[in-house]
Amino acid sequence: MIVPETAEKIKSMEIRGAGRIGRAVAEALRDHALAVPARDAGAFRQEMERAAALLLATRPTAVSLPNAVHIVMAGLEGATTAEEAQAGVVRRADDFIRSSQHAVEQIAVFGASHIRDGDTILTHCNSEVALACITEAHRQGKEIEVFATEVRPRNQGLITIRTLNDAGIKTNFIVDSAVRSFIHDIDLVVVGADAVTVNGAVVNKIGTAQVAHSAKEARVNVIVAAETYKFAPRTILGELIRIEERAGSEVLADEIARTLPHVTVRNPAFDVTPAEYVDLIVTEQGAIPPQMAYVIIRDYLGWGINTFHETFGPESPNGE
Ligand code: RI2
Repeated sequence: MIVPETAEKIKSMEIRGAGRIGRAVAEALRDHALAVPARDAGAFRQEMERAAALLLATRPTAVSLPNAVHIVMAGLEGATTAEEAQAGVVRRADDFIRSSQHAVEQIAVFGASHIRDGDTILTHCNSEVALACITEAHRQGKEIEVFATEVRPRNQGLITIRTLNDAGIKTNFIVDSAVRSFIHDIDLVVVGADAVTVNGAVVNKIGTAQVAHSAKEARVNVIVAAETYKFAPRTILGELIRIEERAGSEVLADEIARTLPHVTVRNPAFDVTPAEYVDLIVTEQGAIPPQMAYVIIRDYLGWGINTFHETFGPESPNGE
């Protein structure tokens, strides 16, 4: 049951945030591997592939999801018995979960080194890893202040301000459309990412592109905190990241929408910030300018230009 339950929680956003989604998927695949009656390696693989497909179909944008699935499912490679396949999946899943948690801690330290004593930081949405950078800077004794956006329509900003408040960090809570009004009070923007493309574009919560645009205009630096498993290998082939569009009812209640037959509510969950609006991407391997995204995909995710054609041939994005 764990796989359908996890899939449902990811769809409904009870489990959300790109990193947490990646870890939840690895955990679900691991628990599924342990629960599947292990007959022969072929049947075991089929069962695992069915589970992986269910998880992959939940949300289309965060690349941590297909990357985590890919990393865990590689545990099946070379297994000749179901027991070997099971052990491979469990090992890869545990490794992924551990290294993901370690990556967040490492990025916190790297990211905090870019935050100066006295800085006022703007963050958008609720990113575990962006917040880790901010709270680490505070822990190091830097005096900082934060502006956090509300994040319509799902109000993830509330989670952010609770974390900041609990850490004792002076925080201002603003509506999304107030960013440009406050941008001259800001020294640094720190946000997370759902996906980073090979050309360094950052896909993150809707509104991030507007934040970055305002920052660029005001000459405020933008830092993106992103683990290497948020880089999107398939963009090497020029494929685009699919932007999830969620139900209009998240924006406008159905009973109101029903009275407005000429109105369509649009609710894209993410937008794309071009590389030129991003100053630095902080990964657990170090900080890079966005233009170096290919190096992460090649050297740390192990995907070269040829790997795709050898493994899959040209397919659509995110394994769909
Ligand atoms: P971490 C979230 O997406 C936000 O866009 C956030 O910036 C990004 O994932 C990265 O989050 P959603 O799941 O992995 O709220 O840094 O739609 O926590």
